[in-house]
Amino acid sequence: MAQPIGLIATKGIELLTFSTPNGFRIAILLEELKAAYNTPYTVQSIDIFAGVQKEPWYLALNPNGRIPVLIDHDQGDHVVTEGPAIMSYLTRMYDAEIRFGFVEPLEVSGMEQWMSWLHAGLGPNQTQANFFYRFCPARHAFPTFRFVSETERHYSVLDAHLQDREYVAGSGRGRYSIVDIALFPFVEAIGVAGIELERYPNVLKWWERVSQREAVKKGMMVPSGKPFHFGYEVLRKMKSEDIEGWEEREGPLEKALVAARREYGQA
Ligand SMILES: N[C@@H](CCC(=O)N[C@@H](CS)C(=O)NCC(=O)O)C(=O)O
Repeated sequence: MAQPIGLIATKGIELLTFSTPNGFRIAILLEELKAAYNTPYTVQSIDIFAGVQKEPWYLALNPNGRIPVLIDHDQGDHVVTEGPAIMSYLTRMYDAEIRFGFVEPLEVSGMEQWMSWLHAGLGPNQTQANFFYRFCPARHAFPTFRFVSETERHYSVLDAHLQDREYVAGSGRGRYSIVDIALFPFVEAIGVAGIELERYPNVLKWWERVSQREAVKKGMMVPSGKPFHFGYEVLRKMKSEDIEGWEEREGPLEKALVAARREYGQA
């Protein structure tokens, strides 16, 4: 299939993205803005396995060579990189009624704290847990133990926070906001690091609640048009029905984690 070679839109918002948690959250927010305000957007799939994010035209937009990138053609082709900055930009510019953020300063402060917790805590640890548990060509006991247990610790913090809440930020039981949108694809991908969502019952209930939203369902299909290969339901089904040789493929990863926990669990 021909790969993108440059921008294709001349007006409105253009999103360059791929089917990963960092990409999905921008697509979910754009779908929410489309549903709320009829804000259209153009999307291009940047195949990170084919290295499109390292092509000169792409690096000219984002020298960091990663997805997602957002271009606002209605603002002099303004380029925004980095997920949290893209989400802030979109809500500031396109969420006129502040449906996905907060106005009240203490609620804004709460939202900022959970955004920081996600981007400096859960996100980096889960990304490394994914790598050492699954994608690294060899098994390394200590980093596997370290990053999986740090990820689990973060989920325990989130689970306790969600005890009496429906959404992560906002007063009372909370209100759906960009924190929930930013967090959702990470929770959706929790199985990549071999962690079971069922261990965190309040996070599970939150995940079920957020998954019901039409914009979330649509955003999780951008840009491939297919369900996320590592989505929680997809992995659960593969495991229970032993699809694609699940047992044979996953068994060694699970065993390596059990052994790493045994070796370093008391460290
Ligand atoms: N800090 C960035 C992270 C973006 C990121 O890590 N993107 C990954 C996909 S999830 C990527 O483009 N990887 C390709 C590469 O590293 O070459 C953000 O929040 O947007």
